[in-house]
Amino acid sequence: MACWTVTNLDELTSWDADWKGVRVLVTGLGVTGFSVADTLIELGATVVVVDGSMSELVAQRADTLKIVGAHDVLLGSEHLDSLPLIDGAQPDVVVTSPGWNPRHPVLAAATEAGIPIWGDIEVAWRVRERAGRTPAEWLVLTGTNGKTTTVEMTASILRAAGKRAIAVGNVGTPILDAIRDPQGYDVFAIELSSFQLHYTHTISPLASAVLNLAEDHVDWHGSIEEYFAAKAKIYERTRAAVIYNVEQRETEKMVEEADVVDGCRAIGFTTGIPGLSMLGVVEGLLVDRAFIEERRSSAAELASLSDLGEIVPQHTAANALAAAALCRAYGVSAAAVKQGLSDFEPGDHRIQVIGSKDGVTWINDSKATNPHAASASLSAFKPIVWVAGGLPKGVEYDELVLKHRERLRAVVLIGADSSKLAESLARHAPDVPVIGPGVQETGSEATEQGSVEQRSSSGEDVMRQAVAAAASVAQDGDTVLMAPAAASMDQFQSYAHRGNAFVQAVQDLLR
Ligand code: UMA
Repeated sequence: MACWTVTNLDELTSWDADWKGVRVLVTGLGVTGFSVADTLIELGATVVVVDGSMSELVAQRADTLKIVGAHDVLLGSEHLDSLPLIDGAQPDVVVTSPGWNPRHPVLAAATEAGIPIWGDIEVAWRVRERAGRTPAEWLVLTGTNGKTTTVEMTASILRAAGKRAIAVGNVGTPILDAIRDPQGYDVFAIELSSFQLHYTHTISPLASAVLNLAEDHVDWHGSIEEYFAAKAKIYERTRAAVIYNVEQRETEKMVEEADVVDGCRAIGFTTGIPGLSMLGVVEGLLVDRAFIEERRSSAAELASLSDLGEIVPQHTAANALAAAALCRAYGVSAAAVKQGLSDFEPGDHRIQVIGSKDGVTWINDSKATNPHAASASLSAFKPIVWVAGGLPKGVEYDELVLKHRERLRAVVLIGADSSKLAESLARHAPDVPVIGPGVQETGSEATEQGSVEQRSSSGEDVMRQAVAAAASVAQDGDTVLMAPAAASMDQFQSYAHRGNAFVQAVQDLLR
């Protein structure tokens, strides 16, 4: 059997390259792993897949892959301690799912053995060119919060411009599924998570953007520095425009340090008045001083803030500007930006107004899975009964509590162990009552104990109790905001499950 070397892997830069016999270990059989394995099997690689789960869904995916020609599929935790071999030899390359962190024993063993580790985005870049087809352009975006909304806005603008476009990547649709679409696409709006960026090495997008940066995923990356370093990779090798957030100097610094293709321009976006080579806001209008000839002396109107909806929080305007910048870099007209932003409907679980009763407005922001996202939605309301807590992912809450304590009528804690948040509240907002499902209103005493007791119950029960607790303290004019500043997986299957449970409990209350 041929023994592949790194040089051989360097030649794998198109769909039509010789993938036959390349030994690939695919780690993870979620949506990413399935799309990777399925693609590489089609290309003739020798594919072995490993996943620690033996769930029915994973088993079904395994069966499908075996039918289409997987060399082997290894399910169960016994396969996770060391690097699986392929026909007695080490894999030539490992293609990992983003959820697997680099310290996972299988990935650590691959690194130790000098085997390259790619993600699905790397594979997608390498197979995007194919004889007889024009490859789709890549517009890529990352950030801590608002990525999904922004790539969806980007895709909406691109479609308004008459392009065949789709939002892919971390947003949920694996990019390899889009690459294999028989009709093909003109352009992709690609959401990249820090996990995906960590495993990406050679992509060279047309335009790239970092929306914002805040502490998140410290447990996966090992430190905040590593998290930011992964994010910064998005700008490398960009060809036309590297887009940064003027209000966040870190993003501009990343642009300055990036190794880009000659001729690539740095473009800022700001919710204030734009300088030269920026997009920004002037008197309620989104304007462009970057992609027009006369940018030194004037600005082009793209859209008005009212095109974005009735309530336009600052971060929504920032998202729209970043989306517009990506699309303008691709050559989209101002009219298409306006049309695409007007057509765009934000998804559920993002500052979703559920309804009002007795002067109390109920809002679901289950998508706020970290303090930065929660901060953005807390800023939009006052006074607030804040429903918060869950899996903290190693982040700190002190800054968040300090910033918003004046807005808080009360806090309802959910989460299997929200002691870190409870401690911050006790330290910095001792006068704000903290209550939780299954306990009476407790004021500051409970927070001093470190956590609020919770009955062990289903996600739906947790939310019913949380909603009842919030209703008991909310007053005329208040907003009850579920923006947990934490991940959901301790009590729910996902942020969507958490949001749905909240919406259902609120609708039952409002009925
Ligand atoms: N697995 C193991 N061992 C591990 C970790 C995972 O065996 O140590 C297995 C699991 O049993 C499972 C598979 O690996 O079968 C899951 O892989 P995965 O967690 O990478 O999930 P995918 O289904 O491939 O989904 C991923 C993204 N998930 C993560 O990054 C955690 C999805 O983003 C993304 O939509 C999808 O690829 C398509 O690109 C979700 C997410 O939470 C929404 N992203 C994070 C975020 O947005 O904050 C980064």
